[in-house]
Amino acid sequence: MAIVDFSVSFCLLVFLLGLTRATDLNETAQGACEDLKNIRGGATILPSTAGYLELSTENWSSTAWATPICIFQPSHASDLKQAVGILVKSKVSFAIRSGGHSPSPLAANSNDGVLIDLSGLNQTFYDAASQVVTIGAGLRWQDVYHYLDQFKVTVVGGRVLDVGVGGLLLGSGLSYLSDLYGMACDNVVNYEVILADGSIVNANASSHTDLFWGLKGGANNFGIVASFTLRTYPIHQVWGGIKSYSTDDVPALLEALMKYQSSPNKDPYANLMLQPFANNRSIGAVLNLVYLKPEVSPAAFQPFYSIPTTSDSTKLQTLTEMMSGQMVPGISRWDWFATSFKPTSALYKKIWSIATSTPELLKIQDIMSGTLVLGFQPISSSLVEAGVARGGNALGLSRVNQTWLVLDVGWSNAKDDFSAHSATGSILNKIVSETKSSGKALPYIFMNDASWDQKVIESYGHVQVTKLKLARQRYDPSLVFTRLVRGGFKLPES
Ligand SMILES: Cc1cc2nc3c(=O)[nH]c(=O)nc-3n(C[C@H](O)[C@H](O)[C@H](O)COP(=O)(O)OP(=O)(O)OC[C@H]3O[C@@H](n4cnc5c(N)ncnc54)[C@H](O)[C@@H]3O)c2cc1C
Ligand SMILES: *[C@@H]1O[C@H](CO)[C@@H](O)[C@H](O)[C@H]1NC(C)=O
Ligand SMILES: *[C@@H]1O[C@H](CO)[C@@H](O)[C@H](O)[C@H]1NC(C)=O
Ligand SMILES: *[C@@H]1O[C@H](CO)[C@@H](O)[C@H](O)[C@H]1NC(C)=O
Ligand SMILES: *[C@@H]1O[C@H](CO)[C@@H](O)[C@H](O)[C@H]1NC(C)=O
Ligand SMILES: *[C@@H]1O[C@H](CO)[C@@H](O)[C@H](O)[C@H]1NC(C)=O
Ligand SMILES: CC(=O)N[C@H]1CO[C@H](CO)[C@@H](O)[C@@H]1O
Repeated sequence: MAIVDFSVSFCLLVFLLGLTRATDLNETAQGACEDLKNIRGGATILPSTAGYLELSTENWSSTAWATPICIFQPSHASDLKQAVGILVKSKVSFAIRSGGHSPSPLAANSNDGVLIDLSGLNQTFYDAASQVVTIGAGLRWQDVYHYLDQFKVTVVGGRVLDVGVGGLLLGSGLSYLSDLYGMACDNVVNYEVILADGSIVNANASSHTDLFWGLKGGANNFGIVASFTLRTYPIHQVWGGIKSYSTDDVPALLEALMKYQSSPNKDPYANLMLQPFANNRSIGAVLNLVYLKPEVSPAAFQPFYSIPTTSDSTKLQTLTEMMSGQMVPGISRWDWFATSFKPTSALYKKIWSIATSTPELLKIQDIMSGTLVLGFQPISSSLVEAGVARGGNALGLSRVNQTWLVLDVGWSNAKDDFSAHSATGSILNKIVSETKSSGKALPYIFMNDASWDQKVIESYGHVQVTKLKLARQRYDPSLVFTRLVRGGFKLPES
């Protein structure tokens, strides 16, 4: 993992190359913006137009703010088809944005090209007969859940309401329903995709099946998805909420987590995420838990019940209500790092000890608002099996019970971006050394929790990467979505 070998000379080189390219590109980009204005259904927003500032800084983390030459907003897939034609022909780089919740700089924004903002692709259509819903790629999960609530069904989607559907589904997507039904992408039955040649295709189990498989984890490497059709499930009333704990109880919580995960028949209706804050005792540890049936204090969470809480919002409510109660700290800049492993009590102890005693934590504390949060996400082998049962995905997951750990780092000022990134990357490396030396490491890196320099797609494994490359050769032989769309997690070129 190349998290810490971020060499200064390499950055400088990339920066200089970027400068020389930007001056040429930017005239062409302005020309392309003029052409985009002629697309009837779409809107083209220039730096001088109202709304530009709001859109170029529209995001969850200000690490993702940028200054695109223009912003194009399609209203229909046909507008996108024309836009892709113009951008590819003029070789203008572009970025694709759904909900703008990736904190990776330029994953969904651009400084020398065009930003395609999908927020106008906002249709919703529930087909009760086939129990699927078709959703536009610019929606947020809150739009989808609120729409589906009237039918008392839901989808395998994001756990936080303002996240976009596009990035989450193309990065696979971890949901409160995942132990039952697999990753969010495992529940996509159709992708409507604009390819590099400007054609619009359906990728599903009977048409363009290699593309269908590749989009389940393949991010923005194949095309722009205009809409997704997802399976729905009749889950509505649940029991859940947030329990908070003192930092002193983190060791007990990690013991409880281990018991919860290793109970002989882990109940797939029970789902949780445990987030201890490494350096904020006033927050302590946060446990999001949900039982996907209207049953108060189910047995599955038994190991946690004896640990004293500092606050507790668990109650019977709808799943959407439960998710609307998620708290996110108000910090302006974020980065995060992912790893996965087979859990043991000893490893959990070790990880907490690394996170709280390593010298890098002091570096994070020295940064304004510097905050390190660990996220322990238990993943049952049933999640992996549910994915296989639905046709499989590109992720290369091991069929074992596992934990996906995310290290979230938040801070305030742009001048600290490098320090926050490198300190957290270094903590992750120490944790990975520990999981490796204890023989419990797993190769998988969860894209939606990964930092921009983690080798996410490589982590799926050689066989998967080879298959993804074959699909790319077929659908994007000139590598438009690898090269012209620079942002996001890339399928390696060779
Ligand atoms: C508060 C918060 C909570 C989160 N909770 C979860 C969670 O519960 N589960 C989970 O799995 N992840 C979660 N995430 C991570 C989230 O899934 C990723 O950050 C994801 O990239 C966000 O999607 P987006 O559409 O909002 O992002 P964007 O920044 O708009 O897009 C992310 C990437 O996807 C590409 N992309 C987006 N839409 C398309 C499209 N239609 N076609 C082609 N490429 C596209 C973009 O080019 C970009 O590279 C969370 C993130 C945050 C900030
Ligand atoms: C074009 O690029 C130059 C040099 O990078 C920059 O100064 C200028 O602001 C850019 N123009 C626009 C419209 O972004
Ligand atoms: C969908 O987006 C369009 C264009 O931004 C907007 O006019 C419309 O109100 C939106 N529809 C819904 C249901 O949000
Ligand atoms: C799959 O794609 C084909 C070809 O476009 C289409 O006719 C069919 O309806 C699609 N299936 C689903 C489930 O969307
Ligand atoms: C995962 O744990 C469950 C019990 O919670 C067990 O039934 C299952 O066999 C385990 N999976 C594997 C692959 O060991
Ligand atoms: C801890 O979090 C609280 C609530 O977000 C915040 O007000 C406080 O400043 C944080 N403390 C530190 C030391 O970062
Ligand atoms: C639309 C949106 O979410 N915009 C937000 C972008 O970030 C700034 C700063 O955090 C917020 O003020 C905006 O609301």
